[in-house]
Amino acid sequence: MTKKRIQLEQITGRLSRRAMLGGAATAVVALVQTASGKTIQQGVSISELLPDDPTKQIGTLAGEVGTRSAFEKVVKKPSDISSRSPLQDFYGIITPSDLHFERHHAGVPAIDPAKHELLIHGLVDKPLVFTVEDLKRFPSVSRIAFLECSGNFRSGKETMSPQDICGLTSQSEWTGVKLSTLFREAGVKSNATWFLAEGSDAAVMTRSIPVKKGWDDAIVAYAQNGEALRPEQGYPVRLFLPGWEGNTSVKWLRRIELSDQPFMTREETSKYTEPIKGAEPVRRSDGPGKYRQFSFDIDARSIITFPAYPKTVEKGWIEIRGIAWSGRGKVARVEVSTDAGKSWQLATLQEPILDKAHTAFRYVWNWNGVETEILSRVTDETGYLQPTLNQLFAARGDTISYHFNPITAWRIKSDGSVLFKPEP
Ligand SMILES: Nc1nc2c(c(=O)[nH]1)N[C@H]1C(S)=C(S)[C@@H](COP(=O)(O)O)O[C@H]1N2
Ligand SMILES: [Mo]
Repeated sequence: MTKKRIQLEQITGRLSRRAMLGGAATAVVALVQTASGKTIQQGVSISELLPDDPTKQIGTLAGEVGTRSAFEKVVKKPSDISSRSPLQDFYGIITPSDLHFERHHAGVPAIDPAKHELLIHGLVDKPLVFTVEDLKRFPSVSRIAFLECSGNFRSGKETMSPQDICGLTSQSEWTGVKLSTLFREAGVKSNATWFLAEGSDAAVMTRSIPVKKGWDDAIVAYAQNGEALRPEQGYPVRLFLPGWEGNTSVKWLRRIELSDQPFMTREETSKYTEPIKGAEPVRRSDGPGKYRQFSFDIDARSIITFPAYPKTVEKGWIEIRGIAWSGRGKVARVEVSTDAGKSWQLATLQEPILDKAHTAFRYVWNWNGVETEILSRVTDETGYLQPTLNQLFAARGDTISYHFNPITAWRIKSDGSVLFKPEP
């Protein structure tokens, strides 16, 4: 085996698998040192290790699972409690499952699917316990929809990417059984107006959900993008509530209790409520003010993902790209401004335009090289128009809280650099 041949296997096979764990640059050093038992070269770029002509040697053989190219360093950014999807690196509208954002209140539990059960009880004719296999025997549904955390807005500095600003949204094709199917099976009583969804993680996440949502489009999901749910997304079963704040899509779902009133859990009283202006003080630390509770719908939002920090552009034709979505239905229209909001033009929506789903938009622009600001704003099919940051502050007081979906502006500097504009 030639040196080049060894190197090729390192690049296309084991290396790229390592790259997913540790990042491409470090992986090169680590593997080159160990794979053949001796050090070939350290700190070498992947490109230098590749054969000059890929048609002159047989490539790596087929494997058990595919890998991402070692050239594609595309990663979530983890903090202790969440990790954010790299929106600026995506194409189309489906989030690769390993790049779906994560938000865990007490980590990812390790659950044996053979032992996992879902109990439905309370105001029902007959309480039932389902195993995962039981759930899979019911007629299944699949739908493409986004999942967004209602705490999905960060601001503060110019050097923030779409991932930093609003990476707590992702989109998958979710597959499972309709909750309405299970409701019918258990015989939900007519006086049941709410249900509790409970997770089997150490947070024992619980939320009260109006029963109407359960009859309407709630899914007890066991699959995501063609495979079983990822542990991070709630393996083996999660609740999925299309268009509703991510917190209500309870992961590792183990219990549903029907009731005639909400349960007033921690996550719907002390958390996941928004201050209302006019009932000052609005900061929780200042004592009691007025808060909006059970704000389930995700308000329509859009963001330009290119050009956006940290990318740079050159004078001339630029295809402005982004995504828009609404928890209340389809995206009706996206407008783009290339003159700091003075005038707005219609962007082209990319099919498919799905209900409660990230929808891609594009707008072709000829940049004259003069410093400017670019923005996008969405209108959904209910007529709701994405607000400005100032409008949100006016309605909620000047603290950033849940359900913050402001129009996002990017400054294009004359040198082609692109910076987030944090101030209104
Ligand atoms: N059991 C349980 N369910 C949960 C959570 C949790 O911590 N535990 N986090 C919630 C929150 S706040 C959000 S935004 C979504 C995140 O889903 P994801 O991690 O699949 O992106 O799950 C929700 N469901
Ligand atoms: Mo969340």
